[in-house]
Amino acid sequence: MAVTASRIASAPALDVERVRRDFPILERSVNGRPLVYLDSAASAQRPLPVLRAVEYYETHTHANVHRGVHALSQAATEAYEGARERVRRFINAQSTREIIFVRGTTEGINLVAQAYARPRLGPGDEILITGLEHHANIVPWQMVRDQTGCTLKVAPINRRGEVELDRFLSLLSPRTRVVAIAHVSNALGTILPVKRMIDAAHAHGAVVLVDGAQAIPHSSVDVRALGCDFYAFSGHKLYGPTGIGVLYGREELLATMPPWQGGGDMIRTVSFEETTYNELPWKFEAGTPNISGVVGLAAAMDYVESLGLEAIAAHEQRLLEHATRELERIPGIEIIGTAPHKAAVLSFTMQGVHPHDLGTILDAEGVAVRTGHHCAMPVMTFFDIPATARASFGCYSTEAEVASLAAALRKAREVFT
Ligand code: C6P
Repeated sequence: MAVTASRIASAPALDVERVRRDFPILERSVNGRPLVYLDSAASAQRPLPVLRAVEYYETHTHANVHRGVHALSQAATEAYEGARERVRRFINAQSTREIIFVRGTTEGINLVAQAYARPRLGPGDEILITGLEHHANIVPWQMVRDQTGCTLKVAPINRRGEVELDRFLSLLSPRTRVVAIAHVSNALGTILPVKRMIDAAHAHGAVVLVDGAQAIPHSSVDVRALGCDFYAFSGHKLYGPTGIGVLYGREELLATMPPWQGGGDMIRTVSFEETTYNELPWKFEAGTPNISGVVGLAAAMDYVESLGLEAIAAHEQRLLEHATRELERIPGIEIIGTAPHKAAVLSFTMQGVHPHDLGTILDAEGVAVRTGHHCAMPVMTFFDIPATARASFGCYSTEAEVASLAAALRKAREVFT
């Protein structure tokens, strides 16, 4: 998904002012200043079509799914299963049986850890991750390590914030059973060469999970072209609701995995002696699901496709390059994460100013950035810093907002030096 100069030039332009009118929240002010929302990597804002789809569902269609012959239950089931087909098309999966609705990326990864890795792995087996993973792609594997006695290996990163590919490749062996890698780093913005990593892992017989939380809003993802075995992402980073996400899994693998939660909807028959399980994908969806979240997610996919993912990616790439140039001109700023292929994330520190203080000053100016370790503490340890400030961009971000960020940073520098 690396965005090349020629792809930026040839992508259709995004009418950002028109796009912004779809996001009512962007009109509000914060601390008496117009809101400058530069925290889309934490959670993107929702456009009117998503808000309206959820409202329409709640006011016209809501009932439980798969459970009633009455009209509303059937309409809710149609909306829910229709959304599954929408997701299948969005990521080009082979079948809707491969689309499992979960709460988000975190739950998707935990599902694979507990239902794929835990029953299969033991001492001598290895899981390989990288040094730039979000905690959601570290902790579930540590839990599996502690449960099974397998070994967890980590491919290191370099000072630009890239995975050292040679080291990654040399850590692969016939003992590697699972490889779990981010598609895009949330703390550094690095785009990983996942296709190459997946092919290499497969050559050693490993199964590959891709954490797509930060990639899905910035590029079109084709799970079959990537060849990954599992791909997890969250709706709320794709302009959809919170509490809903997707785990894609290859049907062949999902079919052999035991359910990971028991309850309603995931069963075919239950007696006190034994239970038989439902077929895919419902085997992995125990209990009443987040139906309105699913409806909102499908609307979000319609929305980003109506703008065009290429156009969004090119817009964000231009903005990232512009913001990088602007911040580099401010004395004392150090950009953390300088890989040549990055997406929509700009992490930085300011000499002599703790990122939390920086965040507070920016907030007083109406500028929302995330400060902290970004749920990637090993990345902070690697760079020997406690935290960074992180500006992140979405389809509605503008050069004027980058100017507000730069002005607020200059002000912070004056206050602290
Ligand atoms: N990163 C950020 O500010 P959930 O919370 O399940 O929707 O997503 C978890 C997750 C997993 N992987 C990556 C690469 C992520 O960026 C995230 C979420 C947010 O960077 C909140 S910590």
